[in-house]
Amino acid sequence: MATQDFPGNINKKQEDLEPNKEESSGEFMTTNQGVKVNDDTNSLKVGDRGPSLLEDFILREKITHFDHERIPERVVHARGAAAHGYFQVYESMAKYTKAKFLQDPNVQTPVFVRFSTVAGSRGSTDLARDVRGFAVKFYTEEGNFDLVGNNMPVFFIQDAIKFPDLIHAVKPEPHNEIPQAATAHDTFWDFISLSPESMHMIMWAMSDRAIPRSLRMMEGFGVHTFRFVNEEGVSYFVKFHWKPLLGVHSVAWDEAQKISGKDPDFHRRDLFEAIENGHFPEFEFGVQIVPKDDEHKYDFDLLDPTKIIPEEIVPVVRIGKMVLNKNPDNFFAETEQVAFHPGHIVPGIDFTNDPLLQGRLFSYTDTQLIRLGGPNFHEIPINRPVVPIHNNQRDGYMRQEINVGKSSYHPNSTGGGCPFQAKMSEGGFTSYPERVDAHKVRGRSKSFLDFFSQAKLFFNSQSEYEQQHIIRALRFELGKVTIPAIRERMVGLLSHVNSRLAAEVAAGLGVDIDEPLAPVNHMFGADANTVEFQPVEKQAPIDNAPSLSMANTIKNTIKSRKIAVLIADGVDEAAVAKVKAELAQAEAQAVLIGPRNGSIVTSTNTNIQADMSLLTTASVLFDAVYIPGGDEHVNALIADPDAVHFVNEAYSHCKPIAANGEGITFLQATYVGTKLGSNSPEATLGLVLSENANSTFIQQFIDAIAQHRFWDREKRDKVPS
Ligand code: HDE
Repeated sequence: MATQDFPGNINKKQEDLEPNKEESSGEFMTTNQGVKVNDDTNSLKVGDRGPSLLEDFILREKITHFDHERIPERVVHARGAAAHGYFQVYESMAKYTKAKFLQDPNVQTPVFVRFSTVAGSRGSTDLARDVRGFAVKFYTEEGNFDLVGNNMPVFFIQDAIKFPDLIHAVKPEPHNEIPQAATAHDTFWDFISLSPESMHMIMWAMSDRAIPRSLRMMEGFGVHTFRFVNEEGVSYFVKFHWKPLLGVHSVAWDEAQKISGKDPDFHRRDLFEAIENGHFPEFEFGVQIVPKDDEHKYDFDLLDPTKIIPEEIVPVVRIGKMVLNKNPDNFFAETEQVAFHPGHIVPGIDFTNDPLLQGRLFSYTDTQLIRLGGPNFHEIPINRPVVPIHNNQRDGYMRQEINVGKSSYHPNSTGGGCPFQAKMSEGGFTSYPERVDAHKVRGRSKSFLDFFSQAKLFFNSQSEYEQQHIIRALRFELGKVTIPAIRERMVGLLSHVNSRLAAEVAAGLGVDIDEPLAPVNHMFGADANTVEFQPVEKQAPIDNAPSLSMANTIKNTIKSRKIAVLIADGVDEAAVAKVKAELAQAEAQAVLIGPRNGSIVTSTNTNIQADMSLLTTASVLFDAVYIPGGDEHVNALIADPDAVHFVNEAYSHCKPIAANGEGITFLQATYVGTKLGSNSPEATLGLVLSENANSTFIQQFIDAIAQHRFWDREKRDKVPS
């Protein structure tokens, strides 16, 4: 049965949430017992100036509820933002899986997606250098399926037992709780420098993938190898992917740090506004499928979560699309209380023995018990499936369900044997009967010992500017480390990835690399330093994987991009109006920024409204800048250091800048002016100049914005910003 169509934003999950919604408009205020309140601002006292009375049940109820408003934040992924939407498969995947939501292209399956950072607290900045969580709850007709992934396809460690150590190392240091939401400190790099298995993930985390432009512009990955199982019981290995239709884009690191001050809610706001404006984020669902018999075909272990299957070896097939088209109504009720779990699977999907995944299967229920306060968190509206629940689990804190009848056990005759168990043919979940025949060992497979070949592959596959960004990120991060031995160990590890990378990072740190340290491997228990458990040096089967470089992403749309238009009194209104309209046609948004809020008088003596003032915004919050013409307006901008800074900063972050008419005179008065006459091709990349704001000029500007950034400008000297 197909869920209801989306126009109107209603799907089965939305209908399910409806009875729990509360809307106060036109209603009297009541206590939690439903008693109408006649004074919510004064407590009950003995005389006007006397003490408050204990009998004031209205005061007590209000204060008590307030006192208990907070719940523990997530131990990781505390900061997040979420949205509702739906998923639809393109064509039946019956050949590979019997999962019902992957059969019928006419079925829309409701989803709730939460994006997050990992290390920071609930109130930390969105723009931390960090992995992003990408957790999708599918409310399928067979129960909930949670795909709890990240925006990077590999992980730091190979075994769940190390997770508490990794997280203790990355979180603020315990003696002073510094730094917040940052990896650039001693304990994180100490741990990493002693954990060579992290090197592939470190390449990703130091790349621009760790500072996305938008949650709508990043990939998602299931990370582990999972299983598909079809109706005949045949199993395939599968890796899950999300591909954003807007491409994969990032900001500059300097920009990220500034956004963290100017608008720490940048990503959250971007997601919320995009959905409110009808620019629904869209992600295609991709799978890499490996037949069961090919398990040992590759030079890496499919169970090792520090490895990808390069897309160049097993292509990603796009099998469906997810559209996020509704913001939550209430952050706490939905985004905060949603409880994901990689163990929430449906028939047709199953686990593998990836030791990281196996540990996760324990952790997620356990963490909800403390975070949400008891075993009935599945009854919280956002968590409950759209299909009914029938079992003999009973009671516990905050139980909502009123189970009727006297039998709460199985087998029973008092309840007619109900609820019945379902055979596999009736949709009963049946674990894939994998044969496992081995000794119990506390150890790790030797097939997990290659730590460097895919780190190399990642670094080698990056464009020149991406490699430079990784080098600079490592210089920044390790430059904040205060213990020299940690920096030296890291340079030692980097030298196993790429000698130029190691040399350039070392040069930035003042580390002498004549004798880089051999990798120290403290990760394999008592056996760690035996010859057998030393890292294995291998060559990846391919030297370069273009799919790993963001330089090769989609660059054909400016949908939902934000363009700053600098205006002052005397601005050319016609130019502003034309550029604004044509950008809107291309589904981008022009924001008028004035020296002050309110009316700006144009060159033709009309009034236009500034959306923001230079005081309340900054170039780092925009994708591009446009400076229209107008004599008086340009003189005012030239005299305004904030306007000059705005443009210099946008240039420094390699953003497109367009100017026409006298707007060009303004550019000449900024630092960018020193580049205009330059005969270096890189220096003028992304600058779009024209006498008139005609359609050709605007189209050139649109094309430049679609390119996202002109990173090659960084090859030239940098503009101060
Ligand atoms: Fe998680 N992780 N994780 N993780 N994880 C949590 O569960 C854990 C890992 C991921 O938006 C926690 O409900 C262990 C990999 C996301 O609510 C906790 C290990 C991947 C989210 C937990 C990992 C993830 C979490 C904290 C190593 C990508 C946020 C709060 C074995 C594939 C979900 C919670 C949301 C959250 C444990 C590693 C993704 C403590 C033990 C690998 C997206 O249960």
